[in-house]
Amino acid sequence: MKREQLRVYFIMGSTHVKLREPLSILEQALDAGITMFQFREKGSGALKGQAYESFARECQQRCRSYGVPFIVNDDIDLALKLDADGVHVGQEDAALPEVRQKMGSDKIVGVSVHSMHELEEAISYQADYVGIGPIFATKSKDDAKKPAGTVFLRQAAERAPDLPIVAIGGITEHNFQEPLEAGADGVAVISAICESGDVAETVRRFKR
Ligand code: TZP
Ligand code: MG
Repeated sequence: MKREQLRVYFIMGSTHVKLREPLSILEQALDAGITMFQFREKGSGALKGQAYESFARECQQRCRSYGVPFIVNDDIDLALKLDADGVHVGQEDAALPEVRQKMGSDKIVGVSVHSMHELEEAISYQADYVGIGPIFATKSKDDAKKPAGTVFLRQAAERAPDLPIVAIGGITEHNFQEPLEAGADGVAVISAICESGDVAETVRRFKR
């Protein structure tokens, strides 16, 4: 993958968008130029079974028509079934060697890291990118850790200058410069886009 693809990484599930139609938000975000999309359907009220898979396929079709990578959160079986462009896993999900073996060398494998030890593991198991956060406080993840600021992000960017890094957690159009200045290649956001009154304008601001 190219690190530019992390620039505006939109993450969405149906539970994040309340009343508004999630596919319409995704279409607006794609049209405005998001560079990567992660399907993250989890938490209370999340779709299950056939509805879950159908919704994933609907999202994937839209990403395909814009040539934007479609990444699946956690669910490697779904990623394989749909021939997704990649997966993103946390430290509590399947171990990286197993994820890589199942996905194959051509797919994108991203992992969340919170410490130097986890970063070293991500490097040695050839993750394609790492996610670092939460940078700021977030409402979008039930089990999110405390906001970490940009200290570790900066250290990680220095330690691994060739590894693409995306910052996550509480990032908005008003604070996104801070993680970029600390060394992130881009920002991953849920609520900043899902709750925006003007999705297209929000995405454009992240690209400026
Ligand atoms: N991982 C760390 S923070 C977070 C995830 C999935 C949630 C990010 O959502 P938001 O709304 O952009 O803070
Ligand atoms: Mg996970």
